[in-house]
Amino acid sequence: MYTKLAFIRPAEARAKTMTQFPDIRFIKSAHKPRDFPPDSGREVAFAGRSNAGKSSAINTIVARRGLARTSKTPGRTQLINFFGLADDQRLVDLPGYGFARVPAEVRNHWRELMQDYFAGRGSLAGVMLIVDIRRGLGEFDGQMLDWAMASGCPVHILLTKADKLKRGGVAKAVHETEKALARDYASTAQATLSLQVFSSLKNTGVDDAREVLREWLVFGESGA
Ligand SMILES: Nc1nc2c(ncn2[C@@H]2O[C@H](COP(=O)(O)OP(=O)(O)O)[C@@H](O)[C@H]2O)c(=O)[nH]1
Ligand SMILES: [Mg+2]
Repeated sequence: MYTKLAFIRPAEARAKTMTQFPDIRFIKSAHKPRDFPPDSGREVAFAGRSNAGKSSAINTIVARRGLARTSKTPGRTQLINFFGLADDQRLVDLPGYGFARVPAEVRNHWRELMQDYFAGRGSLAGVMLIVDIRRGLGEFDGQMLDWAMASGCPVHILLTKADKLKRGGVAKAVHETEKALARDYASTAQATLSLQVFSSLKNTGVDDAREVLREWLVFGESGA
């Protein structure tokens, strides 16, 4: 009897990871606010610089390879992609930013689309900000933080690609990010700010990120 358990456990563990977000499906891509799906229930948006590792992080967190396309060519996505989960919950893949060769016209469209999204999206329960741990917070990340804070929305930062640094480098990056946040948001913060180390390649911090996601999707303040 007991020896059998040793064989059952790995399969159970595998099944558990595979059904993290079993019903996730692509809903639509939006180029304009009028294309957004109905603003009901709760949704969590993923934001980040182009090539930071956002699509990889989404795929890792929902345990679905290839759900959000990952690319070695940065700056491709200029659309907001909506994914549906059960019970009127959504994940939102926001277009990446900060890609140097993007024309001004595209950047302006991005800015307008983001402003509309943050200002008007009642169902937005939280923002996952994906930051390459080797680069740290950049100018556009600050802009995202400002918009999220202004709409009273909590932000959880994933310092991803942690596998690219040694332990000391990871600790230093965490410290510097915390220092920057304390400096820029200590007095203005209307909503909670948190951060963690992450790696899509090594699955570092995946359970913690899932915990935050679930909490927002289930208990988030926003929503109808
Ligand atoms: N080493 C490592 N590479 C990663 C990680 N996450 C993403 N990448 C790589 O970084 C590149 C950009 O990733 P992608 O998810 O498409 O970034 P996005 O533009 O922010 O959506 C791809 O080549 C990924 O394979 C990670 O945690 N570790
Ligand atoms: Mg992407």
